[in-house]
Amino acid sequence: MDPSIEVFCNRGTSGIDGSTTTAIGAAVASMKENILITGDISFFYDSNALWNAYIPKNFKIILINNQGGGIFRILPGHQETEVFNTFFETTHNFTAEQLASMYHFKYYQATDLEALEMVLPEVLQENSQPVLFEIHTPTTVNDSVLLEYFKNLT
Ligand SMILES: Cc1ncc(C[n+]2csc(CCOP(=O)(O)OP(=O)(O)O)c2C)c(N)n1
Repeated sequence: MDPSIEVFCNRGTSGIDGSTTTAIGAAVASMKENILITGDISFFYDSNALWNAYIPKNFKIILINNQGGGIFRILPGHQETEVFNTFFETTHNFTAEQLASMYHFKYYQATDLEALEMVLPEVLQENSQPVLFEIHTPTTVNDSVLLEYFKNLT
């Protein structure tokens, strides 16, 4: 990775709460460009973070929306049942488009790799207002992609 890029992770006590809040605080305190990479449940959980008058133009959100808490699909014994989808994964079909408009973020989205590659340079170049880039990813292959990613890290 380019050594000029700094990476911070908001772990706390494993809570998904407050990631957006923390990232906005970091962006306010920094002259650099700041990009928050987050999941949909984490993002919607902390959407009130967007309600303040200080969001700088150097702040961007990359939101990976797989329509739920995809991480729970890697739990041992996971089965595609209504109980799992409703109470563990909390499946939903919200998008962040309305929130982006409400809080004056420029909104972009991508639903496949081709769109992602096309839109990403524009997202990174936009400097006139905060940006929210929502990437829609498929729910049901989430666990196999995630496990493959973990394997590649080792
Ligand atoms: C405050 C809080 N509530 C609930 C949890 C349990 N939890 C862990 S991961 C997760 C879902 C995260 O979903 P998302 O942000 O969409 O990321 P994905 O798993 O899809 O990558 C939840 C609810 C938590 N860690 N913290």
